[in-house]
Amino acid sequence: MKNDTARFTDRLAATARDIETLLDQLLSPAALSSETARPPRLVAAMRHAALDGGKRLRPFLVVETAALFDVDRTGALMTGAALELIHCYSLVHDDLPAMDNDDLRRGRPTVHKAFDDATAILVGDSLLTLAFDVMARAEVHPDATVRATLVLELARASGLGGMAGGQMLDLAAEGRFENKRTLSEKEIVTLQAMKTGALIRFACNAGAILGKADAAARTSVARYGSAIGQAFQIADDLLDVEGDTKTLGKAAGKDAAAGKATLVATLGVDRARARLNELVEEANAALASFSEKSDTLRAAARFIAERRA
Ligand code: GRG
Repeated sequence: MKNDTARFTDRLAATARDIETLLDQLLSPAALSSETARPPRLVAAMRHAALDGGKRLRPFLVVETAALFDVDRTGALMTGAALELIHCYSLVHDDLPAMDNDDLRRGRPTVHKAFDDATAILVGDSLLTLAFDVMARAEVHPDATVRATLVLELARASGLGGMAGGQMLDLAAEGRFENKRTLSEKEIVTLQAMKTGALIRFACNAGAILGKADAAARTSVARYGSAIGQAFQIADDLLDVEGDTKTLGKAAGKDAAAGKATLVATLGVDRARARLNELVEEANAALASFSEKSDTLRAAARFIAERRA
């Protein structure tokens, strides 16, 4: 019998395959009803940004939390695809010269390198908009109230008070707009909860929304999402210090060179790793009421903490 880690790896790969197929369809060159035309260069650049790469961790979290509530897999995959479109947009804009100025993403040239800056900006705009187009579709859930809740929560997670707001705090912390200031541990936790945590928390909450879970189950899933969101960022910061560019598929060592506000910089590697382990415990404790039904999500928490890319 397969152990939890092998089962987790198989399920992550299966979701990644299904998401790839869905994204390939969603980014087809053919215009949809009420669209006028899809410019080939923009389609090609969006496909470069979204296809053939990435762990597809956020869609996986949607599918697995939805499975706790016996949600239909098709709707969970559509929700996950919408979320992945937002994630891909954020990477394209983050890599732009005006942001992190990166040449490499998922082992390939970044969109502005493979195309140009203006195209990369439009890729981000179009992926972001397409995400909400997808989330509003009937395939996501037959109940329009559920879809409206998902649209609302995704907007809150992605925008001003979520990911984009977190990116703003990150740029400010680098000293882009005023003098650089050392952030407190609490400020770093808030910044990261917005910049990276918000989409990961949304992924988990989306499963509970799709499943019309009761308040207690929603709280448990939200606690899990919050803990793994923090764990994901600490692991990412440790990889920036300890990983290598080839394995990561993006530049390593950039955060330290830019003097970025991270918990690894503030606490040091050993304390950051101890915090990471505590967060995995916290994530697993949050799932207690789901017993063995949540084994894959427990394995996911371990994977997030131990990942090498
Ligand atoms: C530009 C609005 C805007 C936001 C950017 C998420 C983000 C905010 C920037 C990405 C920069 C970055 C590398 C953050 C660290 C955490 C992170 C999102 C890593 C990449 O996510 P993975 O590891 O990537 O899930 P894959 O390629 O597997 O999808």
